[in-house]
Parts: sequence; structure tokens; C-alpha cells
Amino acid sequence: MESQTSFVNGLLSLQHYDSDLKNIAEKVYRQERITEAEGLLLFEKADLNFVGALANHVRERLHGNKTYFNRNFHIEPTNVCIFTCGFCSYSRTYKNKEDGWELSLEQMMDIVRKYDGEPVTEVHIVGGVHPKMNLDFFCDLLTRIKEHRPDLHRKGFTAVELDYMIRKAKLSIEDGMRKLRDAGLQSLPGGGAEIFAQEVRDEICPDKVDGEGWLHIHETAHNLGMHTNATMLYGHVETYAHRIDHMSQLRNLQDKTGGFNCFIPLKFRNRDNDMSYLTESTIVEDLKLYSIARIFLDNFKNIKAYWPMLGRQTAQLTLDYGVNDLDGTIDDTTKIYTMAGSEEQTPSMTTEQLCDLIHAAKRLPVERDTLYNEIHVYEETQA
Ligand code: V47
Ligand code: SF4
Repeated sequence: MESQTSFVNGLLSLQHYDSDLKNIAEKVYRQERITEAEGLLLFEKADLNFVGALANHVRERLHGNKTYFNRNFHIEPTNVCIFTCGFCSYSRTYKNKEDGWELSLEQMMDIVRKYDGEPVTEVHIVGGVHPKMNLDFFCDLLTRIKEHRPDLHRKGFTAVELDYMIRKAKLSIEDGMRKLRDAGLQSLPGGGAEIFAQEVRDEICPDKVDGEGWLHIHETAHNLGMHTNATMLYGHVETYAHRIDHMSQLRNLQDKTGGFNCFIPLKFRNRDNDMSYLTESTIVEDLKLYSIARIFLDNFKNIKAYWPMLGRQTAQLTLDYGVNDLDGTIDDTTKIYTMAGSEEQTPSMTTEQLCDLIHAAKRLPVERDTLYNEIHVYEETQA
């Protein structure tokens, strides 16, 4: 019988993995980029232990135990939307707009004023695509926020919202983005990317901006000096090859501009939407995806787990599978996921709770601003 020592050695060494997987491990160790084919192989052949160990190696090489979060709140101007994404539990059609909400400029400024004197550093503005909320309306909102509280970083509008409002204003993407930037927009969130491949978009979000358009808007933002985030909605009808293609297009753009702050995988949630017949991915699949993203996206500094969607415990687990950022305190100001059946029905954590969660996972909480400048390192809970 095998001795216990050699059994443990065998488990922990690469011996029982095939040579292709061993080559990938060696490449990651040597800090070489893995190819699309190798990324695909990780999805198809590698187990969670394998990708998790590699991803954690990369995570710790880049960040040690540091785990970032920020203090932010969301403004969701409306959930009325002209588009018909099958996975969306949040939007209401214009015809049924009485079932949704539409905030006025003053109502949105009331939300901003509620945080006067609070140590938040970012406002995240995102919502549906309302046919009557136009570019000038959002420029006014940005200017009002900037005048009221210049230090609050204004991150807003998915490429889907931007594409619509800029086209409606009959401007080029570059001119529209410049106008928004001059009004006060500083960064873009990563929403609307879903899966870039058109055959998947035809099934899940046929009528909004396509993958090329999404990438063009982010590239334009980068060229205008703004930073942006990137997302990928996974766990629905896409294949592993679609995921790799999506991440590869992001990696190529990041090579060109360096403008992405982070990558955020978004797990498809199936409550109350037109794709409710699909089963949600398992936690093992989720952790594998986070790990492979960490390994594949060698030019992305940060991988973020959005805890309101995953739930606190799974978010905590992701910290051992490549993730080094947990988004923010959020203060119960978003409905996008609560309406889709996420674990967190009232997503809000105090800084102390977020730090406790990170410490409990044996990691080091660091408050950051939107651009990942460090604000405070919480050596021990003292929030
Ligand atoms: O594009 C919508 C996703 C996104 C569902 O940049 C769903 O910091 C899962 O992008 N199940 C919008 N996901 C939100 C978003 C985001 C969130 C947090 C932080 C940042 C950031 C960006 O939400 C959409 C879509 O991919 N989504 N419905 C659903 N049922
Ligand atoms: Fe509209 Fe966004 Fe929902 Fe699609 S995901 S229907 S664009 S709110």
C-alpha cells in the first residue's frame, strides 16, 4: 500500500495531471501568458484544486493577502428599459412604466445628499435605458453631483446606456463620451458586456449594443483618459469557448489601452426572468471560473467578486480562487440582483462587517478608491 507521505505528495504534486496541464502550470509559474486553447483546456480538463492553486499563486504574487473594497452607493435612475434581455429581472417596458420607477434629478440629488458627511468615495450610477432620459439629463445630473460634492468619484452608465443616449443625441461615440466626461463622468462600470459572441447575444440580449460596440465605447473612454471595468455574464447558454473568446477580446483591448481597472464575472441568477428555466451554475463552477479568469487575464490587475450577487460566504471563498476585490459597502442601494434572486436581499455591509468577513478568510482588508489607490489598511478590525 502507498505510504501516507507519498499519497500526500502525489496529491499535492502535479504528477497525476496530464502533460498539457503541467505545461500550463509551468507557464503560469514563469509568468507567461496562456493561449486561448490552454484557457479552454483548463475549463474542460482541470479540476478545481488545480486551477484554484494556480489562481491563488497569481493572486498572492500580485497582491499578497490584500483584499480591496470601497465605500460606495448606487443610484439607479430608472428600471424602465426599451430593451428585452432575457436574463433581466429588473426592467419594465415603457408600456408598463407604472410598475417601475423613474427618478427625477432632485430625487437623485436627495440620494447624494443623504451621504453628506459620510466617508463614501464613489457613486455608481446605472439603470435601464429609458427613452425619455437623454444625454443632457445625465450631463446635468453629473454636473450637479460634481458641484455638490467634488470629491465623490462619479462612475456611471453601462455601454448599453451610453450607446443609446449618444446615438439619440446624434453624436459620435467620441463626442458623446467627451461631453459626459466634461460634465463630470470619471469612470464606466462594466455592465452590458454579457458574452460578446453574437450567437449568444441573439439568444439572450438581441436588441442592445453588440460586442464590438461595447468594446469601442470602452476603448474610447480609455483614450479620453477614463478608466472602466469589464464584466462577463456567465452560467446561462454560453459554452466554455464563448467565455474564453470573451476574455480574450478583453485581454486584447487591455494590451492596447491598459484602461481596465478590474474584471467582474457575474453569475446568471434565474429568478423572475425569461430564462428562469435554466439551472444556475454550481459553486464549484463559479470558483473554477474565477480561477481561470485570474490565470487567463494576465494583464488585469484586479478580479472582483460582486458580493451582493454571490452572497457573503461564497464571496469569502472566492478570495482563495483568484479574487482580490469585493466591491463595496453598497448600503442597500441596488436592486439589480435582489430582483433576480440573489442571496442578498438587502445588500449592505458596514465597513466593519466587510473587514470582519475578509479577516475571517485570513486576508487583509484594504479600503481603496475607484482607481485602486489605497485609502486605509485594516491590520485588524478597527473600522
Ligand atoms: O449587464 C442583469 C447583469 C449587469 C442579471 O462595474 C445579471 O463595478 C446575473 O454590470 N443575473 C449590470 N446578472 C450590473 C453591472 C455591475 C455590477 C456591479 C459592479 C459593476 C462595476 C458592474 O448585471 C448587466 C448584466 O450582466 N445582470 N440581470 C441576472 N439575472
Ligand atoms: Fe435593459 Fe439592462 Fe435589463 Fe437589458 S439588462 S433589459 S439593457 S436594464
